[in-house]
Amino acid sequence: MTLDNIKEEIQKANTIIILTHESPDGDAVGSSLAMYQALKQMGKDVDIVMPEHPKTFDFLPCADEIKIVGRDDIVYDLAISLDCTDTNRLEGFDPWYDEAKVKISIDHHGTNSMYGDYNYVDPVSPACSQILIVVLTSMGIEINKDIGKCILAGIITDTGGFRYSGVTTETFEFVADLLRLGVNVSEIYKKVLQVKTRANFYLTKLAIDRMEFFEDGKITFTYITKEDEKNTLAEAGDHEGLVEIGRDLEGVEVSIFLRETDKGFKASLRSNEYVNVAEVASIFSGGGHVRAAGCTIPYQLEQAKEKIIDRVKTFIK
Ligand SMILES: [Mn+2]
Repeated sequence: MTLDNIKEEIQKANTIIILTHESPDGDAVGSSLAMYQALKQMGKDVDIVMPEHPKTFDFLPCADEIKIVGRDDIVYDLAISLDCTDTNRLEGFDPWYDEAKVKISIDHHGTNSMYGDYNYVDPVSPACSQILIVVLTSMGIEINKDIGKCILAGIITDTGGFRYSGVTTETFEFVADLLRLGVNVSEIYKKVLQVKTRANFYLTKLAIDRMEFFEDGKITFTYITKEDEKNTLAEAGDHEGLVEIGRDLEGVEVSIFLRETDKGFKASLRSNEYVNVAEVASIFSGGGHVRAAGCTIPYQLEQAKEKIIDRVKTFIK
């Protein structure tokens, strides 16, 4: 069984690198930090690396130990990739993954390409960090307050604060356990979800102003450019949540949000009831979940907009 293999490989390994997806969100950061602390508890020589992450999560235990590159003087015994569908999304970090002697992928995306030597993928789990409860417990790791906080940050991020349909009985049982341990759940909730940066506020204003409706209001579209992010002094993660503005409007089935990157536009897609946006994203070589997915469209704004809207239209009833 995969879980036994994972356990065995972690036990055997001495040097371990933890990797996650580009534009790391709360689940990416939370999962990585939870795994990092667990491996430290086991006495492993472990590095946690990721691209620039939102400062929002810097309050989490061990966040100051996150590195932006791995070591080049060693070949890691083991690479563990968390919350990441495929090696493309490891963007720039794939050399460390490819070189490692053994590779493990732990994820909750149904579109995971099974790129590890061992893949533990549970699409039913609302967050990758929630899967770690099972993985770490099976390894005999005690989920203490600090590890628990990181797992919770991942769950709160990916469930929109326990709002989405993906939450399970395990989600609430875990939160109950954390409360018993004395973790201030509402404080973490507030830090992760409620407090917005000033740049996020200004970007929200722009996104609302530019919002357009298509197909009788069943599709919303909006965007931000690199210039907007520069003008608002935006930092990593300040664009998070903008795609949800359209999704939460009455009558909307699909919300499309484009964000300019060096490769064109990154599309974030959200749906409410029936459109499988992971399927839409996969047409553009992206992926994700049924109700939340993303892809990159390597074109200028007008063309990218037309391409994605035309595709989404074909899914609208
Ligand atoms: Mn996730």
